Amino acid sequence: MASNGDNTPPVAQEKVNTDIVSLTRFLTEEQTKHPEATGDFTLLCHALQFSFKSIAYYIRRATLINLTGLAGSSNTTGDDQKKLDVIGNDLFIAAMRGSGKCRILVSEEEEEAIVFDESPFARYAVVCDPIDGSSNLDAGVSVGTIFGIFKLPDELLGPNKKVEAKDILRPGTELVAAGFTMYGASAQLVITMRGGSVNGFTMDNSLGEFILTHPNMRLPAKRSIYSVNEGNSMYWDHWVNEYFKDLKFPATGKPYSARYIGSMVADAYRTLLYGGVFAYPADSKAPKGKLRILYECAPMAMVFENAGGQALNSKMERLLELVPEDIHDKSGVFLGSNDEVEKIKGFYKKYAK
Ligand code: AHM
Ligand code: MG
Repeated sequence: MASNGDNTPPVAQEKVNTDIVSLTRFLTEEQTKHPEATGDFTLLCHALQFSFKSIAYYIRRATLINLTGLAGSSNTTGDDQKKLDVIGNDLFIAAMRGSGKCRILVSEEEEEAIVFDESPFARYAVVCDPIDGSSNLDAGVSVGTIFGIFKLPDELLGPNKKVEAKDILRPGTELVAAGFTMYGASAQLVITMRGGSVNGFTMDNSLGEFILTHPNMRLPAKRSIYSVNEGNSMYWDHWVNEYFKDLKFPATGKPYSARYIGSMVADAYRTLLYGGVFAYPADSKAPKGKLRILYECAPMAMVFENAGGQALNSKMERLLELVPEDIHDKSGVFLGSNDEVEKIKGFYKKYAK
């Protein structure tokens, strides 16, 4: 504690970091590493950032301003839409339209892709789930936004060019950036660029900025934690049941801990920090799985791979290589620590028919 030199009591002094890396600064520094950059990508990210901040703001206030509950409609995949699903979606669309840098947008909440013909020279395509895990909203459990960004080929630029949904049916290996936010005790943002590191930011509400708090996130190679909706085990394939049974009744050593929030963003964020596995396998009830390839699986897979983990579907294929058949196509998912996913592959090899 610092003494004041006179007789007044000593006052604890907070060590002030005067060299804060905000997301805005981070993006600018990234841009300067690419002399060929036009600044369009940075502007698009600023618009994304604004949508995250505004969604976080409304989620925090939801109970106070009567935004909990259903909107009275259902989305493309038949899920009931919450009022906040609709608001999150509208905020996201407005931010992308306003950026002038997004040519086409796919949202979980919209049956068709939204094409922004008012921005014919915009180079980017954005895919998103504006509020993932929304069944948890009314209980105040963490939800988040998942996003991915593709760059459109030059031949699609210009006022006479037609851009449509099929132009975005591309594998995750072609994403230029992806990430997710989690609106929890504080709002967290995780972002990665193709072939780059994974960086985590925390929203400082007083500054109104995302601050770099988790630079170069690396997934621990293993950890005895599994995250899956075990209520579906009746529908799982034999090999999936054998794998999870082994985690609970291992031949040697201690059983794993189970952690399942039911929001992919929150389960994935914990897995990224602590290690282990998050799974939503395909099963007999949902043979294609539940989670959507374009705006849930591929962005998460890019984050996990760039953090040193693995991301596979229920046939043990790399999620990033899947080409969706339509914009809302689904897949089984296994995301996790490198060694844990290797173990899963072993069970698949031994038991899958
Ligand atoms: P949503 O996009 O409609 O919110 O659904 C996706 C969510 C994921 O966040 C989560 O991992 C999963 O659905 C939970 O499903 P379940 O309730 O079947 O366990
Ligand atoms: Mg979702």
